Amino acid sequence: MYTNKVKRIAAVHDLSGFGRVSLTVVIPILSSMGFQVCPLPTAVLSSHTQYPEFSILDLTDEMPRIIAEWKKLDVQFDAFYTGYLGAPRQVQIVSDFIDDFRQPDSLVVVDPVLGDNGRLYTNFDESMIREMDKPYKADNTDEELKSYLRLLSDAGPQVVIITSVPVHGESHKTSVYAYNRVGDRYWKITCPYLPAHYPGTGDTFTSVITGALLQGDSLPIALDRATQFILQGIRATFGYEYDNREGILLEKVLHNLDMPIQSASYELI
Ligand code: PXL
Repeated sequence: MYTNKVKRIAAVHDLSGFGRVSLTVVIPILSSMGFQVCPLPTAVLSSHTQYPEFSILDLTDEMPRIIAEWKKLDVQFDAFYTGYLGAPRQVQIVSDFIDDFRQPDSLVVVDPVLGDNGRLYTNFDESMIREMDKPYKADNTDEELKSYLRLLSDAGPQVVIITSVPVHGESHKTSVYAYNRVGDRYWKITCPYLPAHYPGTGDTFTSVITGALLQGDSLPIALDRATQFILQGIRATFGYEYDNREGILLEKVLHNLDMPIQSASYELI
């Protein structure tokens, strides 16, 4: 029988040299949580795309070559975690890769990395949305959010998470909503919102969720762990005069991932 000595994750993200996003966030977080990360890079960039200029090398044609070599090596993954894709054509390549390599109990985490605050990232256009997602609407009730979660889950995933939901009338708070089809339960976590934007916090959030689920945490505990870690990261950064485009000072809080959850704040809705 096959068992990895350390659980292994295929991480399908870009490598951005400057500004903490994607692989430069995913690898340290999941390594410190005790997992082996194997990157399947989607693109190589000088920096993330929220800088006014950047260089980019699209790796669409290289990805099938990497996957074919992994196939020959018979590499086995416990989890697949996808994020920023370099081109719409990569959606099919990645989907085929997962179908081919997954085991019945593999964890598959798909983060549809598309934009922030209702705006697509530079370098993406509508064709990426057609491959991935639904139109954006800013203001939503709990019932609407629950229906989106259900609709998305009906399309395939057992668990669906929506982040950065504004709390009506409370500008200093933000919520995360989640649904698990197994058990048919909806969860909500509300935490403080600090008025600053840091690229890469979505990647940080999903990396912690992935690690938490892979280490056996329940969905609401994984959500608590991820929201608390983001808050610690933002608090560790916010007090400095600093160019936010560099992302949160991840290195200052990485060791917190070893600590147990101090106080859970999730609710069932
Ligand atoms: O964190 C999301 C992300 C990932 N990769 C690249 C990005 C961004 C956000 O700006 O530009 C290249």
